Amino acid sequence: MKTDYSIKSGLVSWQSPSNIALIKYWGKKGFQIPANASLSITLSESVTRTKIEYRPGTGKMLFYFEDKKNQAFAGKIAKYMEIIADELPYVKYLDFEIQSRNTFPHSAGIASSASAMSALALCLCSIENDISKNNLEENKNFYQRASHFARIGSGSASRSVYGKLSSWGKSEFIPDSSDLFASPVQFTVHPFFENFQDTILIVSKGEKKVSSSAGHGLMKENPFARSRYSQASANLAKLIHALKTGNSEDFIAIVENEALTLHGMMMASNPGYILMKPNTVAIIKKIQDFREQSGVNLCFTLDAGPNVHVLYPETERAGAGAFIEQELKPLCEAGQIIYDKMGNGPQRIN
Ligand code: 2P0
Repeated sequence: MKTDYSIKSGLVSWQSPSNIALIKYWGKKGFQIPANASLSITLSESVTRTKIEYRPGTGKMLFYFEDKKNQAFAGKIAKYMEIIADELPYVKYLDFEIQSRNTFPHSAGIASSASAMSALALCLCSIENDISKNNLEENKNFYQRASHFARIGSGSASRSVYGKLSSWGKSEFIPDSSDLFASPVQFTVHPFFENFQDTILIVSKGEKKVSSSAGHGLMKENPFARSRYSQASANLAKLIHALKTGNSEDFIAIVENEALTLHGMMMASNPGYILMKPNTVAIIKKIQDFREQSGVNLCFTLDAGPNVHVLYPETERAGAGAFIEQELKPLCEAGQIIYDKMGNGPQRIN
């Protein structure tokens, strides 16, 4: 489609959530193409709000994070704009003032690239819609295009443009799946997973020693990479079955296996590295022991960092909540916990 722009001024604003992967994306082939398909829960409370004011110009950009000018982020976004300029040529003919803020505590050690890059991509697609004379159709095409641009900014961000559960990456188990954009899960998910809870335990707020991009890169030489990618595919098939049938035992086994394998891959990289902290391991042990003793259906997953996501259905809230407050909170940095849950996806806010 040849896009015909009428360059004018305007303002767009989106809020977009973070997500937590159940089947992990860890390793790329080529530029922002995942080595295996991943599947995640979109969160509700941990969101980025981004507002872009634009006017005719030459691609200049001002970037404010939480009301402060941020040169480092501005530089990263300028590079990103250069990459996408072939597909979104209007970025060369506008000047931008971008304001972004997160609802989750600043530097809580929560990965924010998924919410930040998806919010930015949604804003850019809305600007495209607002200034183009041949408007993109709303709904599916719009979100697919936003997911595509989010992926270019950060792979995991591609999944954040949809609510509930979404997957990214070509898989024989997911019809119409693509490496280029994510899609919402199409099958009917068992009511057990409705309104699923994710309580995020902040074990350490510190900056990571190894970035996710570097971590993905180390998978290239990881001797276990090939087995890992087949394991991810097998786990995806099993997880889809568990999500359809409501088999919580299988769900727990797969989700914990994915989390531990992710960190196992980091340890088996060269150089190997450990992002878990002693309290990460202590919390994992407590969760597994408590589940065995109480029969409460809760499990853990991890992102590329030391913090622990505790997952459980809404029906287990009382039991899981009391356990978390009494046993796990004391192991968190400054007792910091974020009570999040499955959410409905991004929202345009102006
Ligand atoms: C995921 N993670 O599936 C995995 C699991 C962290 C652990 O995707 O280089 O920030 O920007 O594409 O998406 C974190 O890596 O990496 C990530 P880039 P991203 O959520």
